[in-house]
Amino acid sequence: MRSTNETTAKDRKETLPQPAAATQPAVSKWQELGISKNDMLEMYYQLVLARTLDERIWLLNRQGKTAFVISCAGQEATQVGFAKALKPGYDVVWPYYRSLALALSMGMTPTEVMLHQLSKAEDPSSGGRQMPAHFGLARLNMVSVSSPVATQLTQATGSGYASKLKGDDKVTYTFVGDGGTSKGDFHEALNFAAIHSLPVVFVVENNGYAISVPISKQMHIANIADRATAYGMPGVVVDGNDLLEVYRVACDATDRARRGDGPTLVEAKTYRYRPHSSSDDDRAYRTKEEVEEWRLKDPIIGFERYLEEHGLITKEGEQAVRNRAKQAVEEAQRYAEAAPNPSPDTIMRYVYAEEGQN
Ligand SMILES: Cc1ncc(C[n+]2csc(CCOP(=O)(O)OP(=O)(O)O)c2C)c(N)n1
Repeated sequence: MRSTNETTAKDRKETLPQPAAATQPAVSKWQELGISKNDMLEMYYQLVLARTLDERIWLLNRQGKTAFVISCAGQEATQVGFAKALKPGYDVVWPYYRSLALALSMGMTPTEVMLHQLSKAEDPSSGGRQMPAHFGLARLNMVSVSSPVATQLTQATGSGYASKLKGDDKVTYTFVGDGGTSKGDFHEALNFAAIHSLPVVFVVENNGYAISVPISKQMHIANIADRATAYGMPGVVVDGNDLLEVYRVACDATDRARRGDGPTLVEAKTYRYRPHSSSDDDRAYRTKEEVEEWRLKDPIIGFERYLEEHGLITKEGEQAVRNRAKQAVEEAQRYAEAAPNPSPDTIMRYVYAEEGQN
């Protein structure tokens, strides 16, 4: 029995000033997710590159140099997070017209994007034939964007079915807006994919609007992902502005598909900062205040803050990344502007079989 003035180690510890509670867990989320420091910085570069290229293309449209633009600004974290989880050039990707950050992160170069956007002969997507923002790239297994919304969903289910028949372990990913899920294609694609347990990941980038139509006029439920239950697959809601959280969800869906357990529906809640396209005036259907409020949740600023707080980047480092992105965009623009237009002699190419062609 100890006397009352005897202190134990425990007592002494309680009276000594204690270190402030650690503000960060011993293992940070990025480490837990198995991402290297280099990869964190590379993802940051991809976010900044997409935003920089997107803004430049918008300017080129205002200068009359490109006919049509669709912006991914605000939705970059969702796209970069998924690109990091998939195997570019092995897996199959059915993007949509807002998938610029996805395409860049998978390995499409800014020059290839510019050649497409300016409809040049060297455009690797279609030799300058397709409407701008309707890109694809064979070497990345990224299939050309279709203008009719949501058609890519049933096509993605088809390529998932092909993988199953062949017995390979490719995963098919497809991306669509909230408006696209109001189409019958969504039902058909998800239902068939679930019945056959296909390796398909359906990603909805819910930015709240189908051009001028708000989500409240499209559906009477809180989450698009809730619809997954009706088809018999997991439905996951994720903050589309949180890159690491998107990556975590993307990895889970990928693992499930790759091991043969079937499809997943992911709904990333996000926002687009620009009008629907260069032909739209968003002031007709949403307020400036609403846009400003979402801009406070800018995924790039959020990721920058995270990198700073975890000692992964300095202010100078951020500036260097911005400079690198700007230089890449300048070079891409210079090259694409100087590149030749498609020759009028080739106008029928890719439409009719040419003489001598098999
Ligand atoms: C079948 C079909 N109907 C209508 C259109 C015209 N259209 C083009 S984009 C769009 C809105 C799609 O909105 P959403 O799916 O939410 O994607 P977001 O553009 O917001 O990313 C519409 C109606 C179309 N391209 N295809």
